[in-house]
Amino acid sequence: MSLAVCPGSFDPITLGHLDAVRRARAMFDEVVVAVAHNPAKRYLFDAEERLALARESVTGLDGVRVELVPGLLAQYCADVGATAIVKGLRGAADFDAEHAMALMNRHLTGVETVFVMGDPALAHVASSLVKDIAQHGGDVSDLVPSAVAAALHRALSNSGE
Ligand code: COD
Repeated sequence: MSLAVCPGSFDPITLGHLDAVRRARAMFDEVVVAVAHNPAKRYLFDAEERLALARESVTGLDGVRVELVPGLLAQYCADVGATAIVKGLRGAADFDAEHAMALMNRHLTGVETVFVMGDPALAHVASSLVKDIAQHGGDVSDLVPSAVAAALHRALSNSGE
């Protein structure tokens, strides 16, 4: 059985992330959507909320499950016996950010990273932009799963935004 790990912050998960997950599933027997911590980011949703929203969003995707990464991503991949990390690329900026991480993850535990080109129709979709749009009262219903749109609405009304 081949196993791909699709890691991300998923703050929150978007249709762009799900496109990469589907592409990974087309190549691997199983996919773990791995909710991780990026210390460079300040999150709107805590880890449990990001996990719950990602789980709801992959409902019905056969062979796909969602887990929390407890520590180092490369170690997690070794622990679960991952064949590869799969990451989606929207363009050159994503590649620049991912290149060093892929080399470092291979250096740490030998895990390879496979890149998939995301759907160009979703290349503008980023969690940060989705939050910005929602914060300003814009419609995000064609950018994220419906459960995520509802959660954004709740989170931003609760924070008084
Ligand atoms: N189309 C295609 N791909 C997309 C799209 C889209 N519209 N939107 C996002 N993606 C891709 C991104 O390019 C990225 O590859 C992936 O989806 C996840 O994106 P984010 O923004 O949710 O997650 P990040 O970038 O904050 O990643 C967090 C990680 C922790 C996964 C990352 O920093 C990493 O791999 N770190 C390795 C170091 C480590 O081990 N840290 C500790 C982990 S617990």
